[in-house]
Amino acid sequence: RRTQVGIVGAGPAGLALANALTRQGVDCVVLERASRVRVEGRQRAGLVEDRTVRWLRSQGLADRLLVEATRHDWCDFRCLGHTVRVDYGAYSGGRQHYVYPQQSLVRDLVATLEKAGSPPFFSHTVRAVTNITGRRARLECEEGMEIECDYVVGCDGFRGISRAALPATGHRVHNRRYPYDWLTVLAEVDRPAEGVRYAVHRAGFAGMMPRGPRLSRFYLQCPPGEPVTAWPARRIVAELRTRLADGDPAGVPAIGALPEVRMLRMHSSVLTPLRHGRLLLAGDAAHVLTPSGAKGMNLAIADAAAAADALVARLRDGDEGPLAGYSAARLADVRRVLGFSEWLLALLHLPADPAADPAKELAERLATVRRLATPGARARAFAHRYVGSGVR
Ligand code: RFL
Repeated sequence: RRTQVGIVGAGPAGLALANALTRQGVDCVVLERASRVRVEGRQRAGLVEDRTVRWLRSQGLADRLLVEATRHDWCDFRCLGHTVRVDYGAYSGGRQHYVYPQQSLVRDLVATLEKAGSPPFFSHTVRAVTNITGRRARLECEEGMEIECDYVVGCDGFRGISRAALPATGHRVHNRRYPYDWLTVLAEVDRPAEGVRYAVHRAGFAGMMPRGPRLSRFYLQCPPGEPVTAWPARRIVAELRTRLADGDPAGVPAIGALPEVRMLRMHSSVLTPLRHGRLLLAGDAAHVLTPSGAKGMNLAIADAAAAADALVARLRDGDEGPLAGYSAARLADVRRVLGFSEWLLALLHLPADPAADPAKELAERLATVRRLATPGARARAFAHRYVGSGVR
């Protein structure tokens, strides 16, 4: 079997890329290890950035999102018993987040590929990507299928195998481990979270993200390396209330069952460069950020958009330029977003240093968030970077 572009992985990156290529008449094949039910059921991201929605729209992929998503243009910071509302919509010229679960977007993207007659091959595990510097790259599946490709795009997430195809030298991985972990929880709630709430608290950070009318995602800072078993449901709910409400019980919905509780080892990892020969990397396969700032899925789709443009230029028009610039252009964006995400992490976590004075640290943070809520250059810069307006 032959194709122009072989895509490993049917997450947001692989599916967005396949849709864009198919729309432009470039032949591609998506191979996905998991079953369709599993891929369409994975609950992860929920905040879709302004620039992501604009791109999806331009590709005819946002019809359902535009009808069903709720929009958000403010977030609350809770610190020292004060709630500071940051109206980032107002400071970014009216830009908004769209709250639309990742699994709904994934479902939409699978459906459009199906309609176009080129659905992903689910339950097909790629075992190896070979010959990436030869005349044609090759994808080998455990199920026996082999595909020759002009180009391969590894969209197989952080634990994928595409990275293994890179030669031993000529690339680098920049890893960073943070001095805390996050418990991530999906919880049933009695009313929807009206918006994102970040609590900077003496006991540690806690966050609440809207996901739907009866479900919210919560984050709780924990000591690094702590096992998830240290957090029975009752402790989670009590700690969320302490940190998120912080004297304002009305600010937090009642929390019921917890359908998902996981410990997230907080780290980031960026691979450079993002292309070697006929292999391009996109999404979490290329870079993993912490969930702070809700950037991962948005970066994955921005990679897919750039990869699609580059591959269409090369395969349809014979123009090598955009492909040659893919890695540098995407890494510049990734570094900018990573910088923002780390700045936000530093704001939300008190230093582990025992010599630090928590009262002073908290007062400083309150002053910082108040500046984000006061008209001016700082508020505008935060708003644009947070909402992902595409303005630098
Ligand atoms: P994915 O979604 O991990 O998809 C990779 C796919 O590749 C498949 N695969 C293989 N297929 C074939 N052969 C192999 N050998 C394969 N190996 C792997 C896998 O089965 C899978 O289907 O990567 P992609 O497409 O790059 O998308 C990345 C996003 O999923 C990720 O960045 C976000 O979920 C991150 N993230 C968030 N991002 C946001 O933009 N906004 C958010 O609000 C947000 N919240 C989150 C998040 C991630 C979270 N977790 C899972 C840490 C909240 C959480 C809790």
